[in-house]
Amino acid sequence: MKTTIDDCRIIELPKISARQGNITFVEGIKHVPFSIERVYYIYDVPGGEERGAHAHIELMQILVSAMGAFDVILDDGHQKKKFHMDRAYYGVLVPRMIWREIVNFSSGGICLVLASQPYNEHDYIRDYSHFIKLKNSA
Ligand code: T46
Repeated sequence: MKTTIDDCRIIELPKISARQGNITFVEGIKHVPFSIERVYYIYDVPGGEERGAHAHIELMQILVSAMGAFDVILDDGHQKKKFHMDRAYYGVLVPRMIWREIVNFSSGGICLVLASQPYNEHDYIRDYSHFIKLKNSA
């Protein structure tokens, strides 16, 4: 499947509100369009630092701001879209073969990631011109 920026979208996660606070939960397949094989979180990001700057050959992910805020810039090689993430019950779906940059972390911001596969360095494309070549040849 040739993914485009239109495949990148916000997914609203369940949220149960109570006087004691809120709870959000995520079940693979039911709430996100893949089975969740890995969870990781990015935190203690120093001011001005950026994460990402790569694409994945097969991996699909959902990025959630578990605390604070950050921006996710997604790029399909032709078009870019920026998502401002600042709610723990919204996730942005990042399909395979989409270049991502995570920028503008607020102080104390936590980026929670739900991933469709275990970590695999061979799945990464870290060179932007190589990414563009692959997108144009797909
Ligand atoms: C992505 C963005 C949002 C592991 O060993 N296991 C893991 O599951 C992860 C995610 C990373 N690592 C190691 C690999 C590197 O030596 O942690 C180090 C930093 O990883 P990376 O430079 O890929 O970190 P980010 O924040 O640039 O990217 C990560 C994910 O790797 C990536 O898939 O989409 O967060």
